[in-house]
Amino acid sequence: MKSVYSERHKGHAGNVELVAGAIVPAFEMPSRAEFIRARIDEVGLGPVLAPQTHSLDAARRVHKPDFIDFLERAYPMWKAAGREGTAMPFTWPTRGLRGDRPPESIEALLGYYSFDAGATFVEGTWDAIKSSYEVALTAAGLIKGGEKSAFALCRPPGHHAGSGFMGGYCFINNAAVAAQWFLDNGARKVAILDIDYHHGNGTQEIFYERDDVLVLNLHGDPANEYPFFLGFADEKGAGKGEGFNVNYPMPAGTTFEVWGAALDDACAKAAAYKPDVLLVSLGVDTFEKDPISAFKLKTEHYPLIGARIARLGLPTLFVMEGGYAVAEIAVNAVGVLTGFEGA
Ligand code: FKS
Ligand code: ZN
Repeated sequence: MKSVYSERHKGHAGNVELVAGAIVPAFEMPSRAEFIRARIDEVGLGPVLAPQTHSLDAARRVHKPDFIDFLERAYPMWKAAGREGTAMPFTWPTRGLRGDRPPESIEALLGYYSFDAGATFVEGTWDAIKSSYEVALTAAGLIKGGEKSAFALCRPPGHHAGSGFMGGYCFINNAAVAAQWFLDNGARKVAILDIDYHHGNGTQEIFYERDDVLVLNLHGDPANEYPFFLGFADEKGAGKGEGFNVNYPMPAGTTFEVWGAALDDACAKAAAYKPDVLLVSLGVDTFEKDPISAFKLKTEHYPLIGARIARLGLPTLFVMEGGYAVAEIAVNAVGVLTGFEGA
């Protein structure tokens, strides 16, 4: 399997986040992608290509143009306001406040274009966002060019980013961009299987009223888990999209036995949909030792996941999302890919 990776993610570094009232280094850090990059060579998965340059047109197909413009302008504005370090949102236009038009100051814009404090900017963040986007599109191009599968080693991740907002380490929704790109380039139907521990609320929002993208999501029950405000089982899509969104919320402590049954059900639905392409939002924060998650999957399970997905026999694009037990995420993420290849 070919992978696509860019070093430009490394500029998105040194960010901080809020955990239980304390400011700590962000769990989403450069070494995550670097460990995975190294593991690809260790197991001989295949060549690692650099991304091609892409305009932002494909991003504007799933995101509001003013949101994309904001992502590019945010850190320059932060600096122009005399600030340094991590630019983090802290005021949101929730119910009862004016959220109907973009504000002016950078502090207000950060809140207007986000749903939490988890997507933060430093100097190199925009270049990393752009490179992650280009990694996804370049890998999508490999599939379009006839490859049976490809791995987009995206960083930062994307599945929490919606049409007009960032959050949860995510800025541009790489998987959603790639799905739309396939549809704009000859595909009739695309399925997205999101196996990250956290619900892909951005992907769900973007495609919620559409029947040309089936969105399947396995995740920690939002009743007790981030992102809390989306990802429940009764969210099934709306309008002509009704029936084309499927959520599998599972409780803390879920083991592979239970999780795998949900995966089988999701795979059966993907097969019945007969998509032209399958996208996998690949998070490995389902791992038992993940520092911010609560599922109980073990390293030996990840190749089984890849093999199960391979049985669908679909052109498959893997897009990297989360996973934080830093050393092990590489073994587990690449384990899914080798499992896919070996099946
Ligand atoms: C406060 C706790 C909030 C946010 C967890 C974000 C998870 C991100 C992810 C992604 F794939 F996007 F990276 N925790 N600091 O793993 O879903
Ligand atoms: Zn996650």
